[in-house]
Amino acid sequence: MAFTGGGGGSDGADNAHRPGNTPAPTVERNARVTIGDNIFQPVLSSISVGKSIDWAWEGTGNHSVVMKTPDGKEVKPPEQTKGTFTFKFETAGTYDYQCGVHGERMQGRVQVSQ
Ligand SMILES: [Cu+2]
Repeated sequence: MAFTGGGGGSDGADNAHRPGNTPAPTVERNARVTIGDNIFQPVLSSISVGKSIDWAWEGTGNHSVVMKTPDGKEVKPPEQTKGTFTFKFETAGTYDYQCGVHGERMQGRVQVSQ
């Protein structure tokens, strides 16, 4: 439920035609996630094992990427207001992360596949 994208109400627009360029909530290798003020974008990322994601601070607030790995470890880099944070994914699985400042109000997920 936390991963619904876009906005707008539920006025039946689900019946709209979906042309061939259906937007996918995923990004590929050398992925980049933008950190705005209290949002990760995209919320869902999907990459292959051995690839990295760069998180890039583009807002003005203090944020961080606190992430749980599939084997139960916690990645907890320092809070930043600008710059980037890069993490290389060595294990397949689901990595949920959230901002160390804003917690559940600001979260994302990376799906890493073989
Ligand atoms: Cu934050």
